[in-house]
Amino acid sequence: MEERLQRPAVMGIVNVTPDSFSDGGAHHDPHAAEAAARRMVEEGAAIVDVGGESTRPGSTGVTLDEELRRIVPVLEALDGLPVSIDTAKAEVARRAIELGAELVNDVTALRGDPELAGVVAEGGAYLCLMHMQGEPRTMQDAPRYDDVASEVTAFLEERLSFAVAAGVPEEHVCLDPGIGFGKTGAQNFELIRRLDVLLALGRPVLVGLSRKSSLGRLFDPEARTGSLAASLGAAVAAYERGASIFRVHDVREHVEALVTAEAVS
Ligand code: HH2
Repeated sequence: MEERLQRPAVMGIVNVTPDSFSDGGAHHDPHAAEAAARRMVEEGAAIVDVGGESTRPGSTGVTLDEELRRIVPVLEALDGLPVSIDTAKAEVARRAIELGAELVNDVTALRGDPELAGVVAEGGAYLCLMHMQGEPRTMQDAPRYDDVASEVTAFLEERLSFAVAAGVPEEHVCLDPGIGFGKTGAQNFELIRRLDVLLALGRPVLVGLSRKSSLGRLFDPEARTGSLAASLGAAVAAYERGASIFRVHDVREHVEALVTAEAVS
């Protein structure tokens, strides 16, 4: 797993949700999700991130049963492929690990479900801890920081200690500044510009910039998503500042852009 996630590594997004802001529920049907995930791995994704709950601004979450109903058939179909599970629920993570998921991607950084840290530790899984200010329902209502890079880093440092104290090996953890999760456009860009502050914690950094609205809003103040070209520009900038793992919708294009950035740097 460590080798597969060497920088730059691409994580392909498979949202098994009817309401994702960025891909409009394109993979809601399990067969469509399976086909998309297989194509992403062929295109060079190091891992595919399967999620059954949207975290877009304003979303309110789904029940455990509904989340399991969405992701279990997809994980069964992807048996043998490198899979990550995007969930904050311990029971979803437990089922996913049983079905072969190797990484748990928790946008609440182990604050959402008190059982989740133990499930990750026991299952020997890798873990992504992401920063979020507030919760998806309200997070974009006037986010505020005195110093966004230091505050996000201090939060993730504390969450990393929490995970390690719960038995997750530090070498299994990657950190994510949470682009778009309770941040203005300017705060998102500052986090990328000052990625060195977060990198000083010594863990690989994962970034989710793909199609995020801050990118679209550079060109149109009403934009709800960013374009592919803007996503690639942001990914390359983040790569040059030290990011390792890139959570993206368009795998082939990001692999080409990042392999090129690596070759010329
Ligand atoms: N962004 C989204 C969801 N999960 N996980 C991590 N670690 N980092 C992110 O930046 C991140 C994430 C939101 O994007 P998307 O999956 O495209 O949409 P939705 O949450 O609506 O399914």
